[in-house]
Amino acid sequence: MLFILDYGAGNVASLSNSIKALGYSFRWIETPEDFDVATSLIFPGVGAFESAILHLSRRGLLEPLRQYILSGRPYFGICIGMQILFESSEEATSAGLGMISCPIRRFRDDDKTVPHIGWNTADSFDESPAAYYYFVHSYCAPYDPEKSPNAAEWAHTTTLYGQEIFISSVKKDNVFGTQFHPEKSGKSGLALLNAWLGGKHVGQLPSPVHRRRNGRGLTKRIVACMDVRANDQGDLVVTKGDQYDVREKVDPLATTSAGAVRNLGKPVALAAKYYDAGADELCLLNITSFRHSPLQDQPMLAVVKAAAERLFIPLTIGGGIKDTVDPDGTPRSALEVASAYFRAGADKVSIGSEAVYAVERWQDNNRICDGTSAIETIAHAYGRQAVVVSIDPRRKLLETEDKVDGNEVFPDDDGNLWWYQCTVSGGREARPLSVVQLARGAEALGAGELLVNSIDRDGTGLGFDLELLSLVKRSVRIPVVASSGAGNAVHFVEAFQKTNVEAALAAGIFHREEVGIQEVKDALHNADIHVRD
Ligand code: 1PR
Repeated sequence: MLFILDYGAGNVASLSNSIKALGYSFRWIETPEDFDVATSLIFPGVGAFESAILHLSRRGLLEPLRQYILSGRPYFGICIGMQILFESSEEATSAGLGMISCPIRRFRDDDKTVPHIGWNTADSFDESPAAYYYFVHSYCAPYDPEKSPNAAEWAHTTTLYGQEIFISSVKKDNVFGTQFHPEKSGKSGLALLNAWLGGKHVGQLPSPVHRRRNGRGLTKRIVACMDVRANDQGDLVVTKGDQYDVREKVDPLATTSAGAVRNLGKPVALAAKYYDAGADELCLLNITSFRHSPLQDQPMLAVVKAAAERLFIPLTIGGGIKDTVDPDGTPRSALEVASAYFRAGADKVSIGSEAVYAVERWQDNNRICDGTSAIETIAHAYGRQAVVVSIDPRRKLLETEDKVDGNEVFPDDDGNLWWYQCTVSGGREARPLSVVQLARGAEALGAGELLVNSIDRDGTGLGFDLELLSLVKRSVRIPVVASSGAGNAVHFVEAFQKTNVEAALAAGIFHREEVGIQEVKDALHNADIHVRD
C-alpha cells in the first residue's frame, strides 16, 4: 500500500491530484503504526526544514520514518522530504536523518535572486536528455565531490543556478529524492512519478556515472493570468479590463451590452487550455473579493479545486487574502483564508491590498517585523516562496506633500515629474506609498516574489512598463514577475532583455487568442532567452 506523509505545510493537494491522475490510490500516514503496513512511501514537503523535523518529532513520526527507510522499502522524498535525508540544514537547529553526510546550505544571493523559483533542468550524469522540472527553494545541497564524497555518491542529478551547482535528486538503493516538485512539473514530472510508482525505483532509473554538467540554469517563466469575478448573472467568469475597468464600453455594433462584465470564458476550461499550451505557471485572481470573505466564496474555492485537479504546474491564487469577519461575526485570519486556498490546490497566494496596509504599518513601526501581518503569518506557516505580493501602481504627478526619494521620480516629455503610487482595492483607492517602498517592505516582511502590475498599461497592448520593472527589480533581491501591457511576443523579449525580470505575465492577448504561448516561447528562443520547451 502506498502511503503519503503530510506534515501539514505546503500543498499536498498537488501530489494527491497527480497520483490520482496517474490511476493510483494511497493513504495518509496518521500514526507511527502506519509505517509498519506501508509498502511504499512518499514524503512531500514545502516550507521549512525545522518545522518539518519538529512536526514529525512531536507526532512521534521521525524515528518510525528513519526505521521505514532503513528497512529497505521504497521511499520518495520531495523537496524537504529529500533534504531531511541530509545531516543538517543552515535553516534549522534540529538535525536531519543524517543518511547523507553533507549540510544543506542557503543559496548565495550575491549573483542571483533567492528563492530559486521556476523551471530548471535536472542534469543527469549519463547521456539522457535533461528534462525541465519546477523548483522552489532557498536552501540546497551543494554538489562538491571533494568536500562531500558521500553526498556525491548519492547524487543522481545536478542543477545549475547562477554559479552554484547543487544536487537536484538523490538515489541509492530504496531511496529516491528530488529537490524539485514532480507534481508541479507538467508532463515530465508526471512521467517521473509514474516511473517510480510503477516500481522503477529500485535501481532501474539511470545510474549516476559522473559526467559533465549540461544545464543552462533557470528558465524565464511565462505566466497566463485569469482575472475572475461573478458577472451580473452571478456566474464566475474570466474577465479582462482596460486599466482595470472590466465592463464593456458602449458597443457601436450592439453585439454586447454596454456596462456588462466582459466575459472571456470559463476559468477552469481556460486554465486547462493554457496548461496544454505550455504555460509555465497560472494565476487566478479573484478581483472582487475585497467585497466579501473568500471563505464564503465557495464557487471560487471550487474553481481552484477543479483547476488544480487538471493542471500539474504551479497555481497562484489571489484576491481577498486578509483578516476578515464572516457574516455571522466569526473572525477569520488571513492565514485561514490562505490555508483554504492551499487546501483547494493553490501553490502560492498573492496578496494585494493587505500588503500595502502591512507595509504602511511596518514603516510606522520603525520597520520592525512583529510577525502579525498576513505576509509574515503565511510565510511562517508555508514558506516565503508561497507568498506573492501583487502590486497595483499608477503613475502620479509629483506634489509637494508626496514623500518619495529622488531616484523614484521620473520626468515626462513635458518636463512634469511623476512617480509610481500604490493603490488598493483594484486601483480604486490610492495610498501614500511608492512602489519601491512597497516592494522593499514586502520583501522585508517575508514575501517570496513580487507581481508587478501597471494600471496605466493594463489591457493597452503597449508593452510592459520597462521603467517600472527596472525600478522594482533593482530595489529587491526576490523574483519579480512583469505584468500588464503585453501586446505581442516582442514585448516579452524586451521585458527579459531590458529589465532581467524572472517571469512575464499576460492576460488579454492569450484570452483573445491574439498571441499564443508557444509563439512567445519561440520568440524568446530566437532571442537566445532560456525558456522551457
Ligand atoms: O487586493 O488582495 O484582494 O487582490 C486583488 C487582486 O486583484 C490584485 O492582485 C489586483 O491586481 C487584482 N485586481 C483587482 N481589480 C482588478 C481589475 O482588473 N479590476 N486585476 C484586478 C488586475 C491585473 C493583472 C492583469 C494584467 C495583465 N489584474 O492581473 O492580468 O494587467 O493584463 P494584460 O496582459 O491584458 O495587459 P487583493
